[in-house]
Amino acid sequence: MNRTLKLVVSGPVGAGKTTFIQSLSEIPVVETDEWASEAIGKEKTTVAMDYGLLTLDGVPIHLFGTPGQERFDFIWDVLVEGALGLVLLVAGDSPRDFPKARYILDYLTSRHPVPFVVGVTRQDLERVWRPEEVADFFGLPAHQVVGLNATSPTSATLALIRMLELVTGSRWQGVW
Ligand SMILES: Nc1nc2c(ncn2[C@@H]2O[C@H](COP(=O)(O)OP(=O)(O)OP(=O)(O)O)[C@@H](O)[C@H]2O)c(=O)[nH]1
Ligand SMILES: [Mg+2]
Repeated sequence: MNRTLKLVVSGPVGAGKTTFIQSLSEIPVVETDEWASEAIGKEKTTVAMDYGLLTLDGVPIHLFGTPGQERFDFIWDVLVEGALGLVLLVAGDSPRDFPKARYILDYLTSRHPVPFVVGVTRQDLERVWRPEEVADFFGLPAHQVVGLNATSPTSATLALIRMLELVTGSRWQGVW
């Protein structure tokens, strides 16, 4: 087993990528958020990458978050290189961004055949799309889509474990 795991977190603007990595990382996240130069519905956006690190049962897991904006798509390729798995986040209250998420997923997986899961954030809010509904939308099996609250370390960790189980194909038992 490769003892260093690299995971990439991608998805549209505002999906919760930076938040997810901040909730999981044991070190201060290296983030590159800048004031957005165009109207994207929030003040700051990731322009290069996020980097966070956590250890699960002694195994270091390196988390790389991509920018959401398409004009930074050249960075997506760089970040996904050598990744064990891809976590594609979508915000459960932004169905208008689902086609963009689909585009990012197709872009990355067609160029880098990497196992992936879809994470549906904002499950702490009401009237959001649930993971089963998003699975239907994307035409994915239900077990490949997980719901989470990216602002909660507990929820983010549970989602990460589900994701690791899916991308490694084995059940998490505290150790692989
Ligand atoms: N309530 C709630 N808020 C969330 C959740 N995930 C993200 N947010 C909020 O959504 C906003 C955007 O989150 P970011 O983590 O900046 O999104 P991003 O995917 O990194 O966005 P870009 O870097 O611009 O592509 C922040 O205010 C977060 O606190 C969630 O699961 N629940
Ligand atoms: Mg970000």
